[in-house]
Amino acid sequence: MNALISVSDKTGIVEFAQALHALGIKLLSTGGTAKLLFDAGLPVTEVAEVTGFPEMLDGRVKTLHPKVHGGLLARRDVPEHMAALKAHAIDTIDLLVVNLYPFEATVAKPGCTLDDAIENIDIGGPAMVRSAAKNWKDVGVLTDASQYAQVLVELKLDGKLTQATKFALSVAAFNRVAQYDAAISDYLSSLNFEEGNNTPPRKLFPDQSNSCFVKLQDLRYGENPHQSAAFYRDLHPAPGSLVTAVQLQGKELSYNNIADADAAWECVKSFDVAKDGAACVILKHANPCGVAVGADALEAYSKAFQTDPTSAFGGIIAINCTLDERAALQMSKQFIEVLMAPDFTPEALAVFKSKVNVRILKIALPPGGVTDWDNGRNAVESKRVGSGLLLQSADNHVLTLADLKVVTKVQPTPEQLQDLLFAWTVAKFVKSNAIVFCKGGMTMGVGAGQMSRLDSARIASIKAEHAGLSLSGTAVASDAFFPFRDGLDVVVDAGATCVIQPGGSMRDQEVIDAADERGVAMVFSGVRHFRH
Ligand code: 93A
Repeated sequence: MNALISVSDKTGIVEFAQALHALGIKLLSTGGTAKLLFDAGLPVTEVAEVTGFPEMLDGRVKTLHPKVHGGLLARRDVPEHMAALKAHAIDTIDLLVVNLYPFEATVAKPGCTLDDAIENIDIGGPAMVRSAAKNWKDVGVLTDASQYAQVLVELKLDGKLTQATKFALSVAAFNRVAQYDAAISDYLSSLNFEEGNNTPPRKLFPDQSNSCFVKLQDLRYGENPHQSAAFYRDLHPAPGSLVTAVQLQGKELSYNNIADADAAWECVKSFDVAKDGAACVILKHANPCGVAVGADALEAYSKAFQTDPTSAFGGIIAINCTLDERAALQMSKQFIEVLMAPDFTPEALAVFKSKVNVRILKIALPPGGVTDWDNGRNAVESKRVGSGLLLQSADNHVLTLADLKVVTKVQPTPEQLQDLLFAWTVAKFVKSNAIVFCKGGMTMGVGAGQMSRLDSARIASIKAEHAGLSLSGTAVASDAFFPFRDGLDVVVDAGATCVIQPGGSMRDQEVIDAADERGVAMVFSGVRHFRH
């Protein structure tokens, strides 16, 4: 058996080659890899020796030769193929171990030049990978160091790989080449070419989009039982995103669980535990039905629960700090679909041990915190429309006190400003039209998803009343401006004494005059947070 080894990432390659050698497999290799193996004391033949051509053009031509591709592509079961190999003195290559020039890592470096990117486009590697993967019945192709161990187990056991293994390796190889070419195409399509500029500026949305996703699992069904569904993740997931979660217990996540868990996690993640304290989000049907901050997980949860105990039943709960036993005991009194936290104490986990259906997810928070939204990676959101795709940058705007513009005669107090910012952060995660009443770091009434802003305001106050909460003296956030004074009147009638809204309406003055007339404070955020 002959193996050709040509790798840029040389992790584990010496040990793997040693094991192949011990199994009596002949080693062929390219320049840098051959030197490494030779220095490790392995007998290795250079590809240049086989082809009779030196590596040339700064290594651009190393393996692009019939002696290599003939050895990879010849069908062992077709006598004419084998006769052709014999006539041209070509040996079969039965195992190919290749990983490609690090194109993705190169273009991810800040300030990467066009020349650098181009030099890191591997040509010979993918060509060999494709040849071997096409001829999978006769050739095993390894494209990642994570495959070495399993392949060795089979070779040691049987002296050869099973057809199933070779097929799986071939599929993985084509996946890898597709990802690689997608990365090249995305990068080049994102450049704003400028004559003479070797570091051209990049577009946020490349002219050709080839995003690669990796399947995580098939789902039992979609949004409804008659719909089929599956869950995929980004090839390079952002730290702190839902797909990085580890499920510690519970039933398999459903389609709706995943969608809601994501919404809850994105919302809770926007509260910085060091600055805002512990935060808890209880979410149902894509909308938060209770959000609060507190001194600890127990306080944050208890306050969030009070907003709407009826809707919290069967909800998704996310907190931004370690879940301890006290909070877990309190939570365990309600029916929970999914529970998410960056960590759990062993005692907290023990509380849910007997509640086997509760799905518990552990997810690390993004290292950069609130303002470092997914480290700029998951920064593009998508939505399918018919046979089209809408892309937009994520709604990752973070409002600070300094951004607020007070537009009324009445100035908000420092406590009111805190509540306004809190209400604003929550409103960002409520489906439009969103009206959110808050006080003392908790939601007091959430009106979501109505076609009329007035109805959202009315629903929020009805829900507060049902929960036995008074909206008197609350801060209220509206995700978009009030087009007329009637919306403002409804929230002030309900008890709000300060209001945050984007501003920017033709009739801003009418709404400001109304706020002055009613004696409430109003601030403009200058940004809108529609969410559909
Ligand atoms: O420059 S290439 O596109 N031309 C080739 O003919 C070729 N053959 C293998 N790059 C080529 N390779 C790549 O070289 C492999 O995919 C691998 O990433 C790398 C290994 O080079 P070395 O063994 O010299 O470190």
